[in-house]
Amino acid sequence: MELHCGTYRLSLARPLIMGIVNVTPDSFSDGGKFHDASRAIEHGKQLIADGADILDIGGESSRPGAEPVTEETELRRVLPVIEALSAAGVPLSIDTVKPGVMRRAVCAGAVIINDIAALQARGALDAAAAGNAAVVLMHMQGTPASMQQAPHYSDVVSEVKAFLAARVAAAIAAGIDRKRIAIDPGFGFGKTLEHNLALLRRLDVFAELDCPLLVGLSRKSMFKGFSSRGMHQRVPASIAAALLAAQRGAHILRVHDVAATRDALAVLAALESG
Ligand code: HH2
Repeated sequence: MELHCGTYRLSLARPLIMGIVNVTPDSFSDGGKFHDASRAIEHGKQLIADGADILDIGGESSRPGAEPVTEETELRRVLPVIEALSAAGVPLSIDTVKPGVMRRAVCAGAVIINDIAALQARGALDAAAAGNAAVVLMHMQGTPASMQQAPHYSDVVSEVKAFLAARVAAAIAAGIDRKRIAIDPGFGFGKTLEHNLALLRRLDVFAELDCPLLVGLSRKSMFKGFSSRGMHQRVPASIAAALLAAQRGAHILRVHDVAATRDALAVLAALESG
């Protein structure tokens, strides 16, 4: 399987690592740390040195309860980072729900549009179809402001799958080539721990949609109960979950801890090559 993004043809024969570059003051796990553009650029370069195959650059936090930011603010945060990293040697992804940000980010060098709202904003399908960037269509129940208040499903796996199938169909109908579409069940986006575990357990089901599968499990609050040692002690559980997702068919792992994830994947690769 391949993902076509801009001039890149990404082979998904082995799981790829998407390193997270948050240019936000309030992201849930690394908020404020890389807010300044120059620090975000340095962080992105470090993630590439650590083994990131893709960088995902975001200027608006989507943590539960996060307040939306204006398009101007988001552009001011992400554009200098995309411009500076566009020649760094790996495909860049823009993490946004705003069509205006999608267009400007693609002009600046982004080749993947990672949309937690699955291109449902007015004008988003057209903005994504206009260029040749790939798209990541993610499932979310509700909005970041309210999504964790009372998530409810009768069957989370089949509902998320049906939603993603419908968004893939909408993207294709809007003129986005199937080779440019990836899907993501959206761990933590309007989901309880039980919902997240059900999705991880049955990740194989998403292969039926015949699109590259991206997962974002890194440092999420679903791992709170797995360690009593605080926010950054979510890392070991995140690495374990990333590896389990790769074993269950995930093609792209969106992570903060690139070097550690790379090491974990090396164990899996060694095991599978024997
Ligand atoms: N999770 C976050 C943001 N973007 N995109 C995809 N496709 N999948 C995800 O699971 C996903 C995502 C939230 O994580 P993070 O970027 O660390 O935090 P914040 O949104 O607060 O910046």
